Amino acid sequence: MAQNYYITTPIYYVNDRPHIGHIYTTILADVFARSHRLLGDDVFFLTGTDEHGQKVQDAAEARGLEPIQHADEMVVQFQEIWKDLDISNDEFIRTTEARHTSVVSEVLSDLYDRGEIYVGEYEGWYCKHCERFWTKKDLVEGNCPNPDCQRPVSVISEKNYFFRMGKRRDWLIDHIRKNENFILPASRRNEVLGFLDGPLGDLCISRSRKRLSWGIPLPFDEDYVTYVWFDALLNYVSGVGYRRDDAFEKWWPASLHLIGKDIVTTHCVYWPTMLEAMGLPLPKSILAHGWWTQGGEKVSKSKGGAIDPRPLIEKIGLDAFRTVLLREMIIGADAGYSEERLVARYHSDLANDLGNLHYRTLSMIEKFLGGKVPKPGPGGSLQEKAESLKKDCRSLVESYSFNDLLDRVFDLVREGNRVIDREQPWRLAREEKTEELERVLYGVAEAVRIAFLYLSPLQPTTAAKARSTLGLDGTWGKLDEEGKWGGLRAGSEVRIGKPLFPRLEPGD
Ligand code: ME8
Repeated sequence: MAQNYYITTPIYYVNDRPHIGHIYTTILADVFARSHRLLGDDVFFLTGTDEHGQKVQDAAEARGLEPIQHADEMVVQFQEIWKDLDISNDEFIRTTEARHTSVVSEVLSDLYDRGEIYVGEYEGWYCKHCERFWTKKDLVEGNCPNPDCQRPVSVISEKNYFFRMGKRRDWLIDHIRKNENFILPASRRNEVLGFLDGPLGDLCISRSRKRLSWGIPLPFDEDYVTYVWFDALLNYVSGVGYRRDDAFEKWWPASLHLIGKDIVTTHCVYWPTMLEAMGLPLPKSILAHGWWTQGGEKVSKSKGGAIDPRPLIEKIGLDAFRTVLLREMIIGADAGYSEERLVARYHSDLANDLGNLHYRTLSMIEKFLGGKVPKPGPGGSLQEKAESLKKDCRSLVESYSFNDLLDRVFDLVREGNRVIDREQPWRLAREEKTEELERVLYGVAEAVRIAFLYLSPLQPTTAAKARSTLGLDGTWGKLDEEGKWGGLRAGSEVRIGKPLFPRLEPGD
C-alpha cells in the first residue's frame, strides 16, 4: 500500500567542499527516495547545509571572510554538485535561513519556559590559544588536541545553559529496545545501548559569545549562541514546515534519517530526547552507513581532497558511477575507496553483464526478427526471477537490504546471458524454429526491461534511455504495473543505438 516516505541526509558543514563521503550518503538517500517513488509512495527528500558553529567560523576567518559570506559561497558547491549528480531532493535547507533560525528560537524559548532548559555551571578544558573548550577525553596527554597547538589547557567553569537530557535515559533505552528498527544496523543499536549503560548527563546547549559569535542567539540570554548540534538537528523538522505549515503533519515523523556512523550519538541520543521534550514522535528509523576509507583511515575533509570522483564520472558516466559506488559498499560496513575496484565493477556488472545482454538481445531482434518485439510467451527461469523480485521488492527496500536487491537484479541479468548461451537464438534462426526463437528473444528482452526497471533509481537517465530502445516510451510507471511480466509490446520497434556501457580501452 502506498505510504508517505520522508527521508533526510545529514546537513553537511560548509567549512569545506563536498567529498566522496557526502556524495555517497546523498546518492544513497536519492536511490532510497527514487525507489519509494517507484513503489508508488509519496516521497519527501530533504538535504541541506549546516552553517553555524566553530568549524564554519574558523574556515571563514581563515579566508578573511564573514561567516555568512563564506557560507553563501560554499553552499553553491553543494547545490551544484547535487544537481550534477542527479539528486532528486524536494527541498534544500540552510541553517542560516530565517525559516530555520526562527524555529530554533521558538523551540528554545518554549523549552526554557517549561524548565526543560536551565542555567548551570559548565566545567571544561579551555585552550586559550585556540580559544576553545575541549572535553577531558579530547585531550592528548592532558594538552590541547589540536596538532598545531598541543599547549596546556586550563579547567574553566562558567555559566551555561543545559537541556534536561539525562532524565530521559531510561525512556530512551526502553524505546530503543521496543523498536527494533529505530537504530539500524543492529551493531549501531548495540553501540548506543552500550553508551546508555553509563550515566547520561544533561546537554550543554549554549556557547558564550565571548568565544563563538557565529550561531543562533539564545532568545533568553543575548550573551550566548546556540550549540551547533542543537541548532542543526532541528533542520529535520524546520525543513518540513514545523510550526509553519500543515505539510508538517503529513511528513512527520520522518521515515528515515540516513547518516554516517560518525554521528550516531547526536542522532540516536540527543535528537530523540529533544523530540520527546518537544512533544513530537520519534523518527521511524535512523540508519548509519559505514565509512569510505583510504589506507585504512576514514576519508575526511583533509584527505578527501585527494578523491575527486569527477574524472571517473567522465570516464564511465554518472549512472554507472552511482551504480558501482552503491555496489561497492555494503550498507553499514566500511569499504576501501579504490577507483580500480569501481572500474572493475563497471566492467563486470555493467559492460559485460547488463550492457552486453542489452546489446546482443536487441541486435538479435534486429537481425532475426526485423527489429520488431515478438509476441509474449512463457518466460521460464527469467519470469520466475522477475516475479519473485516484484514480490520481494518492497520488503527489501523497506529493510534497507538494497545490496541484496541489487544482487538479485544482476542475477536476473546473468540468467539472461545464460539463456542466450544455452538456447543459441542464431541456431534457432538458422533452423527456422521461429516460435522458439521468438519465445527466447521475448524473454531476454523482457528481462532487460525488468532489470532496468529495478535499476532506474540508480540510473535515472540510462534506464529511461534503455526503456525507449525497447520500443516503449522513456518514462517508467510504478512498480505495480511495470513489474509484471509481459510489459513489452509485440510489434513495437526496437532502437538499438550505441552500447549503453562501453568497455574502457587502455588510455580512456
Ligand atoms: O557531521 N565515508 O557534517 P559533515 C562515508 N554537520 N561517509 C562520510 C565520510 C566517509 N569517509 N565522511 C563524511 C556533520 N561522510 C554535521 C551533520 S546533521 C543534523 C549535522 C558523510 O559535513 C556521512 O554521511 O561532517 C557523515 O555522517 C556526514 O558525511 C558528515 O558530514
